[in-house]
Amino acid sequence: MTATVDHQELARALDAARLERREVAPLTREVPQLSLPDAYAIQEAGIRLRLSRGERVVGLKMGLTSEAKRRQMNLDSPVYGVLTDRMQVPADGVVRLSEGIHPKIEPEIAFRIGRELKGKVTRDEALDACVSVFAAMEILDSRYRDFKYFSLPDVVADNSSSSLFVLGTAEHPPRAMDLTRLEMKMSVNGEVVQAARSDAISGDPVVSLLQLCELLAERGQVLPAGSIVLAGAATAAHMLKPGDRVQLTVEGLGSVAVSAA
Ligand code: OOG
Repeated sequence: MTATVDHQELARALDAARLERREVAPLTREVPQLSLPDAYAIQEAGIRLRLSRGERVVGLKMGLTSEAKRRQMNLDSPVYGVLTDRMQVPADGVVRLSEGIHPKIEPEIAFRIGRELKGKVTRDEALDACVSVFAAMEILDSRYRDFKYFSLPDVVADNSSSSLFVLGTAEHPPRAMDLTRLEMKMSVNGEVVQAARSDAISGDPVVSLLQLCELLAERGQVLPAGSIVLAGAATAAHMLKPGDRVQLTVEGLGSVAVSAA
């Protein structure tokens, strides 16, 4: 970690930008030496600020796990962010765009973890630890101007652009289907805007879980029992507009919808 970087101060700046719905310049503009360990330390400090205001951690999200997203953001390795209870929008709920800066939505698959996972785990171990799998969407919102940043440390420090998420209500046992072959279609007001097969996510959404466990282990952390994990978007993200009703259907997992106002 870079000795000269004040993690608390940078976390406070990003937290204030989020609360005040104000865009800021990417951190690496002012702090070009910002490393990935610095960025995760800033992310963690930002989450501590949210916890101090009564929020509760409910899970984690993976990001940049698909080629489509890596191309869209011009970055090339997976990252994670933390999800809190206040980020969850109920299924069929409403996302108020005025409460964000420039929110985008993307199609995902989520897991509920029943047993702690730690370090390098096999696909079978991960599936054994999973209670259920379901359709989900993530609403991203970068605190950076025009949703643009140029480095992994920037996005990681900003909690990997986390903002809100919505989970499908139908939970399925993870071994009930081939998780690499599920057709995913996201539509806005009835028109399909993004579609992909689930293997667009890390070649297999379960691989996102394995990658998450390894990333956490690099920081001496585990994936706690009870966590929700978003495996990362299968496609590029879609900019939300007022009046949009967004529905994701995942073959075998059902549908989940949310509206933007
Ligand atoms: C980074 C977060 C990407 C995903 O699912 O790929 C992400 C971003 O797009 O700003 O969450």
